Amino acid sequence: MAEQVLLNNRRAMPRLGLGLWGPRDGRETLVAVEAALEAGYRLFDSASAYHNEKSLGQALRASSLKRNEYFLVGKIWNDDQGFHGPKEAIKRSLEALGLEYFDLYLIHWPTRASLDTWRAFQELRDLGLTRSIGVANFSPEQLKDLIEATKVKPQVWQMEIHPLRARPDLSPIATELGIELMAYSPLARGRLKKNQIIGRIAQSLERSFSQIILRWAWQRGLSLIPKSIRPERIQENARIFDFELSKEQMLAINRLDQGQSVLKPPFVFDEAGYVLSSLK
Ligand code: 1BO
Repeated sequence: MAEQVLLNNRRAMPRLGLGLWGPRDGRETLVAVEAALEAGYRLFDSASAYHNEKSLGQALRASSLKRNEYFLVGKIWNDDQGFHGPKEAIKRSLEALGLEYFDLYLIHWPTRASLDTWRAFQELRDLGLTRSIGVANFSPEQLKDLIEATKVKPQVWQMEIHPLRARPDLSPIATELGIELMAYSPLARGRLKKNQIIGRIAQSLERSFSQIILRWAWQRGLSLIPKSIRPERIQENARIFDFELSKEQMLAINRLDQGQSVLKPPFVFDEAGYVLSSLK
């Protein structure tokens, strides 16, 4: 379906995937993943903290696709970070999924143990437990510090990006570093459903709100992982390749940026933005 991007380790990754932050383990996840596979999605973004790895793995294993025909993303949770935690954590996730390896394994949030985690991630890659590695929710400073301290670049940098939090500062940094920038919660968790600007563009192009928002992210050159549990929405979210937003339409959506996060992470952060403690 969607085009692929070549990561900085020469591995290919689909630019559009299904985000799995939300669906409950069991029927909800099974239905979503089956619908996504049917609609042509080939990237699945999971995390141990989403508590649905079992059903995701079940749906992927039941599909007719070979393992190298889809791209699986996983994330290590905060409590498992450090030098010794990652190997156990990734094995636990792979066991729940019933699969042998991740295509991409991310540090879910920056913590004071993330440097050690990152060093341990090299071993996970060497052991073949993941093909590529990356980080999520790292600020540009945290990302640069990680690279400076370890001399190892992530393949992917996953961040909350949508029209209410457009983060135009990130793309030039990612491009300069040669790291693929991936937008999670690209639909702003439903906060833009009634936005008049998007509504007018959607009406003029005879597209849905979601398609307009996703197309905006796509034209910005981002990889993206919209989440939905409804098969018709999952299909709709994948139909963004046969139309284009004009420059004016892109600018109108850019102007919606309020630097506003739509997340409420259950964490306390320290003064440098590292997670101090978290609830799972
Ligand atoms: C708390 C989870 C954020 C998105 O992965």
